[in-house]
Amino acid sequence: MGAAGGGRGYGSPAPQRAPWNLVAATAALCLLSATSVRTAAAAPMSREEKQRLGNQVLEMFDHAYGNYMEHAYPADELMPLTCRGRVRGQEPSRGDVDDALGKFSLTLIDSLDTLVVLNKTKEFEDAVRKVLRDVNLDNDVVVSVFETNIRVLGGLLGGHSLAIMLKEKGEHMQWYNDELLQMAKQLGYKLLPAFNTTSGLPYPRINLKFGIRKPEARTGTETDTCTACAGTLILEFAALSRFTGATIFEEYARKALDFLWEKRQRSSNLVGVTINIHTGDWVRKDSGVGAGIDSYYEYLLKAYVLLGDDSFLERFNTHYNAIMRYISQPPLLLDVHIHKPMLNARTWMDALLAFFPGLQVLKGDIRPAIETHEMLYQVIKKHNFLPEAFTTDFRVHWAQHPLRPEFAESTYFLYKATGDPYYLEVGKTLIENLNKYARVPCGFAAMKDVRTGSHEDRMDSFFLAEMFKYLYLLFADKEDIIFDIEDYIFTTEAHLLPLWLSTTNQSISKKNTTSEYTELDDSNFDWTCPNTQILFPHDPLYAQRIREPLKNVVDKSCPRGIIRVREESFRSGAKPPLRARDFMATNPEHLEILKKMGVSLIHLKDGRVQLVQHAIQAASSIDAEDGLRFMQEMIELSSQQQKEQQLPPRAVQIVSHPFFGRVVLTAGPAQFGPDLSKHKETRGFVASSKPYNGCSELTNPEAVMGKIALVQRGQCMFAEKARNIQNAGAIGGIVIDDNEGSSSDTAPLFQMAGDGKDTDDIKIPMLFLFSKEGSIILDAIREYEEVEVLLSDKAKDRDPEMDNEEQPSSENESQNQSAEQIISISPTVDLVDQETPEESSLNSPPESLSPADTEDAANISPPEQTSSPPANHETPSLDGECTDLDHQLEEQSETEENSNPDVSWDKKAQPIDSILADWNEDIEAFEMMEKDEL
Ligand code: DMJ
Repeated sequence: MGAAGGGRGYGSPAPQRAPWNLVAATAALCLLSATSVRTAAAAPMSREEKQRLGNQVLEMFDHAYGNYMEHAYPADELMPLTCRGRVRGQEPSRGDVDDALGKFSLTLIDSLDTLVVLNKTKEFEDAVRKVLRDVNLDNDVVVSVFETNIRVLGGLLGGHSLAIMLKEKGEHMQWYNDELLQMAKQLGYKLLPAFNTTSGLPYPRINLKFGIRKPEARTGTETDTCTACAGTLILEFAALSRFTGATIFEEYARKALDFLWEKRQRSSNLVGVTINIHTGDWVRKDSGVGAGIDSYYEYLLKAYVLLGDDSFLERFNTHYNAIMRYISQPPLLLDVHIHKPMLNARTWMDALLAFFPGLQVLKGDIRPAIETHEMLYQVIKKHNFLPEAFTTDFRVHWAQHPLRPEFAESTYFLYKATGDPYYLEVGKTLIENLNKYARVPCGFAAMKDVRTGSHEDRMDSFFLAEMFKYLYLLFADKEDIIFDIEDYIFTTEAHLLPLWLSTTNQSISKKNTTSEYTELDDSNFDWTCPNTQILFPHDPLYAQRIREPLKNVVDKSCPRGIIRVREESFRSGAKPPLRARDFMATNPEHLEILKKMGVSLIHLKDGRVQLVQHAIQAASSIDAEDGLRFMQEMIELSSQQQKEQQLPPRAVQIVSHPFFGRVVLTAGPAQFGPDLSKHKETRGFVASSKPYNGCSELTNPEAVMGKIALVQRGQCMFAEKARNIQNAGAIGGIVIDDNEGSSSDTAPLFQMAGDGKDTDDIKIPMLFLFSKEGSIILDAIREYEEVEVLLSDKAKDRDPEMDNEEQPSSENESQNQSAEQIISISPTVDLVDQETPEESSLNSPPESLSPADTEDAANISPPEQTSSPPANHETPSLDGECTDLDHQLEEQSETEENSNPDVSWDKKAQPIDSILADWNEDIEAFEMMEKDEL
């Protein structure tokens, strides 16, 4: 485990307790000095190549922004597959994700300052005029306070900051008279009613027109919010106060932060993921640096930089030390429980944590930043993008990727700090992958599944607000940007706020600085910036040496269960506790251990076995702890295995002009016909069958002969449709859902089941598309007549030739996947099927993933099924790289323990009633873990 961040000491004296106005400037200078350092670790990139890549970023931005303006504006976002705007209420609801959409031309506002960074001043001027002319902030729509703050308020303030900068330069925006700021102020006042709680924590949602309380508001009944939601306001709200002189905004944001700080778990100094806005109780007590918490930490450090208030730095450093002690397990960052921080809460990480290395650069802690970034890069190299969540052994947990910018952000900051051209190469890879896999004729489409390469009809506004800024800045030289970027700080949405705000209207910070922080010891103030001048000139290979051991961390990783197990058992030579993956319900020794742990087996009427733990029945507090961990493992195992047993989705890729393979649709597989993951993909032109439902002999065999036949779902079994089109000579089939408006964005995919008879006679591949995806093909036929598609398990290369050659990386990947299957863990879990005769459930969307059906119990399969030999967790992978995992864990834990002598983990001293007191909390936390939404 990493040591605490304090006193890492990368160089000369820190700007300790400097007056806050100086601190802001110093932070900027630190980054500035970093740019002058160049190491020789990787071959330098020529200026021409950097310029070429910068220009490529500009072209990509034009493609994304141009298509938004042409096809979507004034809607909030572009739907790049169907080339239209996403208007809330007109599309099927996607749940919380839609709370960012307030019918206020979100993407335009979020893009404002990107236009200036990319030197598109003319377009910026046009865009500002459009915002002033068209945007209405008074819509009867319920929006997320957090998203509206970071994207819209931040976007308006970023736009204002650069508008006044341009005006002062004397060439552009001469007509500008703080209109964006006035809009920002109007929006600020609209958000204030959300803070009307006794705690001062804001409600998570507000109605832009009716606020919170009015009956028409349709919100205001929520009790919980996420920590990041309540703790990511200070930059925008303070900037609004300081720009306008209206102190109320900064006051409210400070109050919310003060409350969160008060509520931190006092022994671990960590915060949970969600909190009750009325009582201040932690609702979810798991803690990490990703989803739900991320930007709370970011804003503490950046509030110190922008506002110069020492109390924010002190809080940040306190949390940071806790993160490095408990959550950081280099190169991993793993969630833990706030009150039991040595206990991992998950075995997977989410993509949002990719911002953290960037924050560590700002903090000055370069080594772990390099390590985590390198690990993330290895995951990206395997899957082309960072999946929304991935396990500690780097398998995909949630396969989506909505074009998030966090990794690009960290890449930029690491390049600034190290000057290592390696990070330019990383940026180049990101650009290539975006163009190769996400670019579609109408913009860039989010990845629905990084494994198949299929798309989702969304292009989030943060893609324009953040991704293009960080990528452009990565390759830009100082003279490529029309202002000095070092004079600004990036908000979490990459909006730019000027550092000079630190000296403007500072009355609020003076008024509210509590005496608690006025006499702090100097030791509370760590470095805020890496002293790269000292660090790198002496050791130009510094970053490379840190990265080197991690080069194969993904490819050569072995399956890992719970990373942290009770280490002292190993050290004392005691038998390691029973692991869920080893458990056999027929093994009497295991049953005895279960009993000791207070876990009982209940045989359900339907033949399943349910595990229930009562800590009070455990033989000792240690056994109760083991039981707790065992239950957690069992729940995670069930969830993981459910996923592994499901057939992965398939892809329908449109390969003919003008798509050239760029549009990839998520498709459901069939339980009959050839398995596309084993057989070569099928490619052919599409033709509709007659009758369209394909339920009888086709009347147009000449039209479908040698083609891929389209049939509509319904009226007969899938297998019958397959036989009818096969008899007509079709080489494949696509069943399109008859339920109008259905989409894989909103409905879980399923696999088409057979008809209960032998289906070996079906020799053609069949895939299923929901109506929305199907209509993309039908529209294409209407427009281009000849439409050729590829049916496969994974999208193929997207060059105009669309040659059929498999990429070497795909081969490696399928080898890796088969390796994963061979070593997958064996206790069979219960899959409660609720299938209609013709379908069975495939992947559920993340929000519906739940670890177990019951609240405090894990269901497993009947004992006879679990008696199959359990997977040996020492089983070598196919390339022979995996060795004794427990031995490694033992070594690791000893190192951790030695480096943290003050970590108390002596559970023997903990009385059973104190364990019981925590018990319900643990169970709740486990239940919530996988319900997490990003
Ligand atoms: C952005 O809206 C912000 O960066 C936010 O803090 C969380 N992540 C999204 C993009 O992934």
